Amino acid sequence: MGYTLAQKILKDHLVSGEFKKGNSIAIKIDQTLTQDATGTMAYLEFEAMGVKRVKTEKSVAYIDHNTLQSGFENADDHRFIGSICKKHGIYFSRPGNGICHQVHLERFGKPGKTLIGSDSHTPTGGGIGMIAIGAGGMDVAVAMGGGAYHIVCPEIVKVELTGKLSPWVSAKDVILEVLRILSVKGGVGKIIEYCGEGVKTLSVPERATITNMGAELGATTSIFPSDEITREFLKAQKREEDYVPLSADADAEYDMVVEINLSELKPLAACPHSPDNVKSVEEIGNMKIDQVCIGSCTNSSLLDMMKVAHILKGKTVHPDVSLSIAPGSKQVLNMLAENGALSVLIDAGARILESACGPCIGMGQSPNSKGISLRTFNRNFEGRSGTKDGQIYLVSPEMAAISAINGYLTDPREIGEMPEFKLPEVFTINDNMVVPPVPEEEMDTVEILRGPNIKPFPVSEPMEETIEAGVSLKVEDNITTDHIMPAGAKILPLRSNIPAISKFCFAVCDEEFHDRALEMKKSIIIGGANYGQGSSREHAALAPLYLGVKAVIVKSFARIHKANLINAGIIPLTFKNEADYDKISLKDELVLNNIRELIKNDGKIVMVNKTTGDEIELVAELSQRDREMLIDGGLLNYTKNNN
Ligand code: MIC
Ligand code: SF4
Repeated sequence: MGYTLAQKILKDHLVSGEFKKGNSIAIKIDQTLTQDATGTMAYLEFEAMGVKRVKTEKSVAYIDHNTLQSGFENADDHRFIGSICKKHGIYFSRPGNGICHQVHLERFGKPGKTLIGSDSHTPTGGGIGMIAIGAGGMDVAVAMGGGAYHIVCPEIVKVELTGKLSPWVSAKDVILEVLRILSVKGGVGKIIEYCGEGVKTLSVPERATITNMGAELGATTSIFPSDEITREFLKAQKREEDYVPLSADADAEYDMVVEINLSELKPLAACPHSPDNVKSVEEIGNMKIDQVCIGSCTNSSLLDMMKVAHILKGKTVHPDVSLSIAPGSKQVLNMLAENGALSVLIDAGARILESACGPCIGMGQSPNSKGISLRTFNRNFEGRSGTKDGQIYLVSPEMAAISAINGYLTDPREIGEMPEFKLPEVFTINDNMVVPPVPEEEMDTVEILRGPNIKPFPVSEPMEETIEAGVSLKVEDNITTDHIMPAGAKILPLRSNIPAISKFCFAVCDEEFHDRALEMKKSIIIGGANYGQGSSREHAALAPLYLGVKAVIVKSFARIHKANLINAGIIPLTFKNEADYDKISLKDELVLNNIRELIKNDGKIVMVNKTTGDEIELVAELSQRDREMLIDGGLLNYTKNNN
């Protein structure tokens, strides 16, 4: 039996574990990336591990999330990260150089290599044939120190693409269609592998749009083959030497097959408030809109921007609409300036933003009350835009641009004839905003610059014999990390200060959670299905840790968040019978008798609800390493104990 492409790369990087679906395996990591909002913690953790220089082939730190700097906090964090990079062997992509995933694809990603990044959209690298996985900061810190990355050996879903996209139907519509079919839970424990004739019709940036938003499926990652189109892209980035051809074996076996005929796809939009709430433009109708935002790591490539410029040329943004555009990288912005397209965008009335995450993470451009905003982004969770009742629709750049002109949601196929949009033969290359580290022999000359906002991370204790604690919060299905630890202009600057940021923990669900949890000292959270979907932010585990949360008991978990809980020493448990969720209420007193022993030896866990007298069976789906980590009180303690 042959192997799929993802299996081949994983097998090539296997460090330990039997390569069998569902088994816990460890893989060698070639590259890492961090961004500033998760990076400060990751580098504090890296420092705590005491490793002198990174052991990866390439590690890059990007500054792209917190670029408003409405106070000293973010600027201090940027300086801290910059100094850590210089000393410890990490490349530092300065603010202004662009969004991590866009820049990494352009300048550093290599087919066949493994990458983990402290950002859930790291799978963007799958567009260039990498196994690129989003992870918590601690996992990235361990990988920088040369440690392996641990995952459950995934199932592989084949998405067979046939046909060719019709004019003005785009890569965004492909991934929206996959989300419609599989849902935001459909990818958990799976890698999505794209195959078929249709693959050859998609450029690398288009492939990257698709793999990027595979994060919204909950998938471990997504991947495209590395072929002639990949070679052309790398050649245009003047790094053809990084090209290797890679594809699945003809007799590879998949766990599931999804077929999509590109020729039959129509323009789609994800409606509020979930990326899988997908409808066609016809179904939604010509809805009046208030705002359009173009950019983010999903849709900010040169190709996307050139399409937008073509649509906006000679037109004016509708008087009732605000249009903002953030090109994804310095390279993209610079090339738009060079070829005149920037002038077209400005002329039409677009508000040009810096090459950064910006409105995607609620850093400005929040829509008006109940405002309808079309965004080319990947997430439309409630409140993420910064406006609680904002109505966010996720669309393609083509649909966004024509709608901005018309003032209502418009089917881009109404634009008329579509010219051929081609990637340039050579991109404008200037890596002057990437600061290399100093040579190892000079590292002692580099001083680490810390600001007063950088507080140590909370210390977790080894697990107790028995946990007796009250329920500090009970929440429903599909809780996102944006609910657990919101971002946005007010909260994001506190990412290096866990005590301060904890005040906002779960505030969107229950404003009293913070005070209640602190008062209880020790507590347990109860949740529904797909708990913790979305971001890789480990703050969604570190804040609960700081507030005394000992266990989270839910119907099911999203992958990265579950790993972050384990890394923080918080026990992730699921109900054996989902109906038992109804047997627990806020403030009930729960007892996990002998839990340390049961976690250690994979025993049967029966929790007692002291308030009602109910006995509830729970499941701890954990690898041996996870169990040891939890006993030790998290990854940092575990790493120290095992060195
Ligand atoms: C996001 O899109 O939610 C973020 C902001 O990029 C996060 C990372 C973070 O919270 O810092 C992610 O996707 O992991
Ligand atoms: Fe940045 Fe948005 Fe991409 Fe997250 S999803 S990395 S906030 S652009």
